[in-house]
Amino acid sequence: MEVAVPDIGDFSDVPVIELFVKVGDTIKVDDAIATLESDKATMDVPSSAAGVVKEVKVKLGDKVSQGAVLIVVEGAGAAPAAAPAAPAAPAAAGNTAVQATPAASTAAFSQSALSAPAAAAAPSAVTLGGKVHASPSVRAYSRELGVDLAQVRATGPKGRVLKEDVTAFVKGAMQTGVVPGKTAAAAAGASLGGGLDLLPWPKVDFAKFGEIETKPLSRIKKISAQNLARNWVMIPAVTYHEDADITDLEAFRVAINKENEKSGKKLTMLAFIIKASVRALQQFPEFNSSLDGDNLVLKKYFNIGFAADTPNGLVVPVVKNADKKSVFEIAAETGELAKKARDGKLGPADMSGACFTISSLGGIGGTYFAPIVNAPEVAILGVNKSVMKPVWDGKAFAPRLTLPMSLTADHRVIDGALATRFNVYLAQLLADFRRVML
Ligand code: CAO
Repeated sequence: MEVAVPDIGDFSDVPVIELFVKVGDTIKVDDAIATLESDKATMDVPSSAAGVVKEVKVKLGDKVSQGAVLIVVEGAGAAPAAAPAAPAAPAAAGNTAVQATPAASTAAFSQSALSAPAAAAAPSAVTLGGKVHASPSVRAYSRELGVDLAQVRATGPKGRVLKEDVTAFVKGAMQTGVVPGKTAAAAAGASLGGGLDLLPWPKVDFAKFGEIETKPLSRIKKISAQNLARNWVMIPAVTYHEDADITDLEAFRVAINKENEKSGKKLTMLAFIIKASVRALQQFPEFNSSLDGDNLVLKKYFNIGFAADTPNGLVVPVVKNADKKSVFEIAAETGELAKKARDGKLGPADMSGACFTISSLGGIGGTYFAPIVNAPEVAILGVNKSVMKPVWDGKAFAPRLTLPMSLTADHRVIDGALATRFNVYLAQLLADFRRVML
């Protein structure tokens, strides 16, 4: 199937300034094929077909008009005919003009600036704003990262800002420790609605005070640092503590493990906590949700992530459909995933799709801590090492094995009363695991 330039209004002989596909690429409907740039507007052309690119009929610099074939796609599924499209964004628009066309620019980010919904939302005529020269996809990319395009050094033809320029700008900001310094803070303000206006990160010549050694952060540490920083800043989180009496559960676990000594099958406390958490998520569905704008997305599946400490940093493998698995199965799976994590062999599929995360420091110690919510999840449960505590039973102090729990929840979704109910319920489940069946 041929994919041609759709109706681009009054424009003709528009140069192709960026090509996003090559022969052999597999593309989906709405994937961006090329960016066209007239003297008035820059627009991404989305694919109307899905399949494998067999032929690319244009090259950079070619001038095209409506109907010109850009690529040939094989094995194609076609999109419903797109409505005539309007220019997505002005070629030389600054931030003001971009903000004036939010629907179009958002669509550009999802690489469908010329698809029907975007066209409907885009204005038919756009006034030229500032001086920044960038394609809609680059503008969307910079908005996603909170980067002010005006501050990015352009290396493209005619002073055009390329995607690589935005990436380089962000890298530079991270390396100089301006995270988020004046520039990034101002940019962050665009998405945060206020801006933190933080001082630049303190630059200290540590060597002046004594011997030092500098080691690069591992890749995992760098990635998780960015995620953790975002989640810490963006989520109004509160941590709620509770003690669970796991005396009977631990006795049960030890007894079952003894029975199964020969088979090598082993129940772990983490597996019981995962199973009990699933039950608590079923009881309190808000905990199994994610915020999506003004909507709450409630998930009907129960995938549980667990933090795994590895020599290279923290990773979060995910036990999928934990509600459908036995405690033995969960124990075996967490064991395998933790091993994979330590060996650095987890793939993206092993680490995606979690609904709720458990961070267990039980094998190490500690009393309580405040884990950071793993967005877009809305809550995370931390547990520390269980200890024998004297608990008043009404007549005397009795020694009870007590598991310290720390539940951090996103207050935008979960109020304190609900969080405490969740904790109390979870503690009840762990105190008498038969309740999990109810
Ligand atoms: N209380 C008391 N003992 C506990 C316990 C608890 N809550 N949880 C585990 N233990 C015991 C185990 O029974 C085991 O004892 P044995 O060797 O006698 O059987 C020992 O502690 C070691 O357990 P483990 O930690 O190796 O295994 P696990 O199944 O409990 O946990 C995993 C697996 C992957 C969660 C863990 O290895 C890990 O990486 N934990 C760190 C997670 C982390 O870093 N969180 C912080 C994130 S926020 O910065």
